[in-house]
Amino acid sequence: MTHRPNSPAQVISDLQRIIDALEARGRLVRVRSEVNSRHELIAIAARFEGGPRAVLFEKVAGSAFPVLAGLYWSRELLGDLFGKPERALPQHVSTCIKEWQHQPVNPIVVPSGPVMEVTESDVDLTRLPIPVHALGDGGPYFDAAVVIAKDPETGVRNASIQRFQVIGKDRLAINIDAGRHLELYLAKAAEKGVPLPITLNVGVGPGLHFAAATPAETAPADTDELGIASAFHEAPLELVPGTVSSVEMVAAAMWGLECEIVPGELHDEGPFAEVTGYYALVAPRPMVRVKRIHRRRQPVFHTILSGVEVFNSVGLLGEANVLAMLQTQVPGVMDVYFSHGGCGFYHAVVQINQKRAGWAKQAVMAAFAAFPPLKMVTVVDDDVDIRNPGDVEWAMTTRLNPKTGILVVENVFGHGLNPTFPDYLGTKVGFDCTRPFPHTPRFDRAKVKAAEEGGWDIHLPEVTAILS
Ligand SMILES: Cc1cc2nc3c(=O)[nH]c(=O)nc-3n(C[C@H](O)[C@H](O)[C@H](O)COP(=O)(O)O)c2cc1C
Ligand SMILES: [Mn+2]
Repeated sequence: MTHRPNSPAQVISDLQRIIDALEARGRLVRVRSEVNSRHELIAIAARFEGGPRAVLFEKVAGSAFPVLAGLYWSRELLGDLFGKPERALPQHVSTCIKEWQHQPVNPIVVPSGPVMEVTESDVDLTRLPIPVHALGDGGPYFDAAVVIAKDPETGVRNASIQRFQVIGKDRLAINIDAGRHLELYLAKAAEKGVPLPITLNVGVGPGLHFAAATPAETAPADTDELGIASAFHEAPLELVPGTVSSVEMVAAAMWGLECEIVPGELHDEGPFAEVTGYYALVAPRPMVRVKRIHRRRQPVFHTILSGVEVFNSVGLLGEANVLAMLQTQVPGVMDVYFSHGGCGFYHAVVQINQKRAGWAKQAVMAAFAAFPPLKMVTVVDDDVDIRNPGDVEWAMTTRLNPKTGILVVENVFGHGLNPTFPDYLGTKVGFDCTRPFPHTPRFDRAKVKAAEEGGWDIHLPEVTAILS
């Protein structure tokens, strides 16, 4: 492992360095006016959503701490942070994860770190600038914390991201989807009749978020997936010991919250405007007791908007892992894209250079197996731009044979937030939009000659309205 100062790998390991790097490259909008954390902060952030800059709110009413939004809403910005072109991101992510699979660099525990600069004398979550996002949300929410837990039996660490609703000065409610490793750990704690200690690490970089969002299919419960962050950082991830339990915190985090979940203790959680564009409904969900709060002297609170930011975090990870799995299982797979119209993780578009008839449908089945939240898989040939919805539709309308090319699977496990999957059960569909195999000229795409650069005298007139 190399240690180049200010290499992308080092910058992404520390949110403050990320903010400094963004600022130096004109990629940081500063909101200097005081904003209200209830609706107003998100309203302003949303105006910059998807653009090439992140937003730093310097003053949030009632709190001493600034808020950063937008770290994930542009793949161009994200690519810039990683020192890669945006289209190379899924391959980079998948390479780092493969590196971890072959040669994991486990985290190391160091005596102290920036997150331990201040330990609050009492626990009071109301001092944190936690925003209320959508108009119908049930309260302040954050979903940028990396949750670290330990298997109550084996001690193996897990990292994940969950949404948390603030329900009191020292109380949160957490949403744990079915099949998550945290659900498994909590069940094991319940069986033993003990609480499950966890730490919430707020204000970390993409290496940690990507490690935490690596799907269970790629990082099974018996692996310490925090090692994936080491692969992104090109250095062992540093943790500091917990002070109220044996669960560590990320040394370079802005905040470290030491918490516990007492099995069986529930509290109403919701509604919350989710990545799907629908509200997650209120239900009794596990309550989290916050025991101690540590932080940097001047921390920045990180928030993630429900939308393209999640498409580019969970979605990008899903994409990278489906690509890695398909490339080992299906000959000819070239690229995978999780479309934004598919909420970033319900629709995978797969590009294949088919070597034999029938492999496109194999790709559909392999993609569903690799990433259970997927509802739709569309497979296209190598002459189709998978990131261009118009091009994908062209393949669907001109190459799909609806009688033989559509694969429907009923009563299959999917994603509970998708309203067509009540109680996680629904119907999935795959579209084989590839040319019939073996290929015939009838399905060849027409091409025009590419114009050579320069040497042309071209006059470009201003367009003015004909009717005015
Ligand atoms: C911004 C963001 C919010 C998320 N919110 C939740 C959530 O509320 N509940 C949940 O179970 N998973 C949520 N996820 C997805 C999980 O973190 C992800 O699937 C992770 O791989 C689960 O970890 P595990 O495989 O160790 O269980 C979220 C992911 C991101 C990036
Ligand atoms: Mn896990």
